[in-house]
Amino acid sequence: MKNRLYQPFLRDVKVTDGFWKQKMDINQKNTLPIQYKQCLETGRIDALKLKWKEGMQNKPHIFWDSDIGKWIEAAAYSLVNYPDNSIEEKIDYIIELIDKAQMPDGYFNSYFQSCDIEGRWKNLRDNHELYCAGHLIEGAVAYFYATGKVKFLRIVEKFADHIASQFGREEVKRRGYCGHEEIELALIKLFRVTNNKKYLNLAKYFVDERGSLPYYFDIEAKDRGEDPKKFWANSYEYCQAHLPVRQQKKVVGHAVRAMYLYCAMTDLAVETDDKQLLNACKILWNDLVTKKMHVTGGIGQTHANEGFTTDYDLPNESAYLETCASIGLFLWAYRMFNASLDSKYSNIMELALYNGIASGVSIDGKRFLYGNPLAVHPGFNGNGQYCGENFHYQRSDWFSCACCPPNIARLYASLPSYIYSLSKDALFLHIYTDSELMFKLAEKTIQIIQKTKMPWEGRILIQIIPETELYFKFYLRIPDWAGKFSIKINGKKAKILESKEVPGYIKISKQWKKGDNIELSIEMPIIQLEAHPAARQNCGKIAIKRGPFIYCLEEIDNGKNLNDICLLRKSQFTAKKIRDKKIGNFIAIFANSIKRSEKKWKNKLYSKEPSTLEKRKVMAIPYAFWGNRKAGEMITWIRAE
Ligand code: FUB
Ligand code: ZN
Repeated sequence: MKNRLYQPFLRDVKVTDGFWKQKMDINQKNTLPIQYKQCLETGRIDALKLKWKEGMQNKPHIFWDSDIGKWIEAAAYSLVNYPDNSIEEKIDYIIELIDKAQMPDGYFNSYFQSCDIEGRWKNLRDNHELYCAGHLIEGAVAYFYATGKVKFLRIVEKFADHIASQFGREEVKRRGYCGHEEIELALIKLFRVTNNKKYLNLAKYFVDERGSLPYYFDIEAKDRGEDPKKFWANSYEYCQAHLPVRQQKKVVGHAVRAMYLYCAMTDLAVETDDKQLLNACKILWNDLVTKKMHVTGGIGQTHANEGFTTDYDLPNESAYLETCASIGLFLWAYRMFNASLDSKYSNIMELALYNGIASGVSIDGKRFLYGNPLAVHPGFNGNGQYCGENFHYQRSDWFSCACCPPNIARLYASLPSYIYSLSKDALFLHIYTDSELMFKLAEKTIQIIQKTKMPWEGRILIQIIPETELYFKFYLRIPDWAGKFSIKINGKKAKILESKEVPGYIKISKQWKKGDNIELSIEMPIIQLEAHPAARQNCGKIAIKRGPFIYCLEEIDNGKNLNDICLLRKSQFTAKKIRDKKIGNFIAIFANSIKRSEKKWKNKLYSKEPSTLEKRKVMAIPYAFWGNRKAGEMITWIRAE
């Protein structure tokens, strides 16, 4: 790739104030310590001591190590902005345990070493060993990056070397790959930090071998004495192993697995300049965002396979939309932007971040959602199943399968590094938020300071402070939700040049000097979104969007029977600043609606008489904040006239 794009180092971008500063502070103050405590209390940390014996409590689980890897990654990234000895000590303690437990040949997995050593590498389809290895590698790369300490990095290199000795096309090796993708993207990270091509080649092997015939999952099942046809998920589509990845045109199966695979495919395409592979990613992207993605950037429509169903199937109450899957989408979108330079990727990155991801954690950072349905009703869980009259689907302190909480923690801790992309002669700004970036171009240091009230108000002030005068191209994203926008450079209205080479970005190319500044003003209209006519669950309904936020209605603001509300689309929708004790400051949207009078319905289920209609104002709040006050009904798609 001629002019490759890079992600800035986390230490070079500081989020200084506003929405994301608050989230990152809470992540550090509440989320990380709570998650460590959970790992301790549930036995995840003790499991690393390999002392578990039959009859004891807290039997290790096959993918507990992935929670440890993700928590270390989150904590390590957080250290970059929030130095904290007690967190560092905790990470070092865990690393000591892993170091002691690692087998002489490099293998490490707390479940298999404690509970089933004979079972290691025998069931790649289900057992997550390479998935766990991947998360440990990501944790080690982050910790090395944050502290410069090499111990954990050396441990995972030894593990990766062991993996390389086991898997590949050579006669003596297993020709396998993991049922849950993750190792691939992790190995590419390991390659980037060590420069050891062995890891890149191994990632390439895992990506390219996937789905080729004869299926490895069939072979290993037969070796275990099992009938491969009895695979519970029926098809290897579940783990994107039904076809070689370059031939895959449809997004299928388990959503998180799919996203991690596509991240690796995109990274590999960039590292090896593989246009065919990148093209496969573009086809998959298109399938996802034009046919299967919920309006919040949530993906994976059903609980049944934690993944994808048919095109235009966009359920609300039963939608699965795992937090991890939206995080995977965010990670893939950033990579796709860097590989293909188009705001169609960064727009989705923003959508997922402010909606499908942000809903995954409570305002206080202490409780988490696994599934993020677009509607909830008392009595029914996040999969739309009846759980008893008094049940309310809400955030939980933790989960037995706890993939989502540390995933959101690692994303928030590393978020500053996703605000920009860099190339050798250009800077790309994706996320508007109070922040400071330091980067180098042509050996010169440049500082970029953003000041803004985004995501609530669309005015962004950007100061450019180069060490000496310097020419470079500055691309600014114009979000897909933007109304009219204007730009001033050094106080003077400037002509807007929408970039041809980077659709959806405006380009400012100039000789930058100290004191230069840009003022970008973007109108934030209230948007009424409709879904495709084939999206049967949402016909006759609209979703409200303002800025990056999708809005929803909650019972606490609008009473019961939210599905009976019908918005008057032509009436004025207004945005108003609100201060709420639990949520804090935010912008609510008020709209006019009609709703049937409930007077005549006492003791009746059906009626021949048409109802009388009552006018009422409704208040919508950002979907990201739902469920932080009183439990009750919630809807995102609202009937509309
Ligand atoms: O299988 C590991 C993780 O647990 C997946 O990514 C999630 O979907 C959950 O099933
Ligand atoms: Zn998850």
